[in-house]
Amino acid sequence: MKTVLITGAAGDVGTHLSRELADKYRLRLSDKRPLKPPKGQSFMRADVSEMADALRITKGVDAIVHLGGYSVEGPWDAILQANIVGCYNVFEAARRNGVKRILFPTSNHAVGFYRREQKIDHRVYPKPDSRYGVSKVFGEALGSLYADKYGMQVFMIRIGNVNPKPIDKRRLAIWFSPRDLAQLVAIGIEQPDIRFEIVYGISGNQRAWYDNSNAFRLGYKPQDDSEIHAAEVLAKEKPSGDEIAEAHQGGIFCSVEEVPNPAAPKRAAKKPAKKGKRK
Ligand code: 15L
Repeated sequence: MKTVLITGAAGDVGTHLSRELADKYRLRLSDKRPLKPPKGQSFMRADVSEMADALRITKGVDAIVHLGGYSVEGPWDAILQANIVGCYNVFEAARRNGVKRILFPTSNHAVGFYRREQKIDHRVYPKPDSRYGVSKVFGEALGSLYADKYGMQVFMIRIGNVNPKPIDKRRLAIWFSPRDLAQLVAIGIEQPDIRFEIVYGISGNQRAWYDNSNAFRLGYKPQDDSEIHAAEVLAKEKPSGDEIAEAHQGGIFCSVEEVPNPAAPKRAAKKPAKKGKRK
């Protein structure tokens, strides 16, 4: 059984992925946040923006799925540390530790400024929609360098939106069910001929904006299609009034400066002030 490191394992995508791959691989989970690993999996707490941590967690694994990082548009310093420095450290630590195979879940936001009426494949020029998207393009470029210069086997998955169900109209195009995610990641780990590949991480959605033929060529056969959820999703959809977001594949990442960070610690709700106590 192969040993696979999943960074960012405490996040949403990491949680789905480690559950789906639990029987297939010996999983080493890692995150900045504490995590109680399920039975049979191990956990190493690490901040990959520190090279020493990156070196420690990548030792002795067969493959790495580097999910860790800042997962939405946000303050530049947070993105710089987590997604630029952290990503570099993971690739470099893998090289120094002799780990050949890296899967880097990049994002639809690396190409989010393409318009919705356009169908794009894995060969298009990047069009990031945010600083976050730029950091994903950096990861793709770094992976390409490590493949060409050091012979690493690098699999880039431009992830859409991982969720048990699509949550809005935009996500009908980019929905990625947890079991399809697991299938595509397993291809990235197992496919013998991988040198450097970019694929789209979406289910077999009829409404997809992507020509995902590169993933199909490598054996991906998605089991899900968002269409069965379309009527329910569209019935709830309200117009946002944001023309830029509506016109582009990246949605609000194209128009806003910050997107709420799902990984941020939840703040306790403020208790309402008691009556009569206000001055
Ligand atoms: C992403 O890249 C984010 O990591 C995730 O939180 C979602 O916002 C997703 O894109 C999306 O576009 O829905």
